[in-house]
Amino acid sequence: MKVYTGENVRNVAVVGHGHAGKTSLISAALFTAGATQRLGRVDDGTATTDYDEEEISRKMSISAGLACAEWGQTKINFIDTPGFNMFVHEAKMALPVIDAAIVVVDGSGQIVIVNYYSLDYRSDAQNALSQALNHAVDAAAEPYHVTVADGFVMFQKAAEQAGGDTCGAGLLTVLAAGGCGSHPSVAGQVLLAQAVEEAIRK
Ligand SMILES: Nc1nc2c(ncn2[C@@H]2O[C@H](COP(=O)(O)OP(=O)(O)OP(=O)(O)O)[C@@H](O)[C@H]2O)c(=O)[nH]1
Ligand SMILES: [Mg+2]
Repeated sequence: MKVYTGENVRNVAVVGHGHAGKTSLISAALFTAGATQRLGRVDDGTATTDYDEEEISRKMSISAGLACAEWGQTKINFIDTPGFNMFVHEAKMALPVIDAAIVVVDGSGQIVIVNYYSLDYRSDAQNALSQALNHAVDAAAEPYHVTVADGFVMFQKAAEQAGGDTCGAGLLTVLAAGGCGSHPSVAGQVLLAQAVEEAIRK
């Protein structure tokens, strides 16, 4: 059996909403890399990473599934994760051991992304940084007709009550050492979800 050294191994999780096509993408990657002789399909129960009876009969992933392929000198370990929210713990379990994640999005529906909020609306530099990133987000979204939800403005309005202090307004996760991190708190997540809803309704 071939032995791979650490630098030639990649652990890649495939994540995304239920029914987005994660398991099918992995089957296609395995077939393309020559790891399988035929293209596995979820619909006829032959997808490599949906192998248990329950998964085959329901045509959905229930637990995280592992499959590997060789590409050049590199061994890629794919971790197929379930997208249905009841099994989301299986996806979360995979995340600490991965080098990278592939997020699969169902292209047949409306795709919405949230743009960047400012970490501190009192800071011109922070605002300029977020807006520069948001120009890039707009440019990337436009050719694919992706809807951009305005997280920047949503957080800006909410931060006003704290004089523009995003952290002070409770929108960011609080760090044990004091201050805030860059991720949204639960209250921040709710606001971003509202931004998505507004963008869809437009
Ligand atoms: N037309 C089309 N159908 C696809 C494509 N990818 C997946 N499907 C179909 O979409 C359905 C869901 O595909 P899956 O690969 O099981 O999706 P999943 O993301 O693994 O779903 P969960 O495991 O439930 O999270 C199946 O019926 C697939 O045949 C694609 O690129 N094009
Ligand atoms: Mg699946």
